[in-house]
Amino acid sequence: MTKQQTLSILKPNAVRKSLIGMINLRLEQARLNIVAMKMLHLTREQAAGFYAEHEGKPFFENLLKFMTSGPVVVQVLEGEDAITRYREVMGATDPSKALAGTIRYDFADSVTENAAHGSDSPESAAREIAYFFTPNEIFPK
Ligand code: RTP
Ligand code: MG
Repeated sequence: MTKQQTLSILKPNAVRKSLIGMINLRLEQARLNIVAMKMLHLTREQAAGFYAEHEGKPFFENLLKFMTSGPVVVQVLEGEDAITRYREVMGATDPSKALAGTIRYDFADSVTENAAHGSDSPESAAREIAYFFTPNEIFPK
């Protein structure tokens, strides 16, 4: 087991539905400690840069429209195997395939409006954390 950090985004639909507290409770109960957090309204450029790997895919425009539709909460989560564990706590990308009790099963509205983002590898986590946070904005336990 290794202590890791992962980048989390509580997406615009989660913020709109006042689920920040509920999701943060689940994170802390799962020992995914919140070591950095801020609220921001992504510009199209910020969202496109963040999701650059998906540029050209059929859902890309829709994803940008959604991700810029309202404020999000960006967070750094820290814990043992945080990258994989947060993806387990979130559940599958498509909420109809997510396990009961996961964030996406309970709170997603569709494949696109799926409530949360979590980094998918140590390399993405490093890139995504640096995309939103400077080292002095992160407070490891
Ligand atoms: P994320 O990056 O947001 O954590 O989600 P993920 O790894 O589970 O899924 P990914 O394949 O990276 O897709 C990024 C986000 O794009 C939206 N999406 N829509 N078919 C569709 O309409 C579709 N497929 C993906 C979702 O918001 C997904 O989380
Ligand atoms: Mg992804």
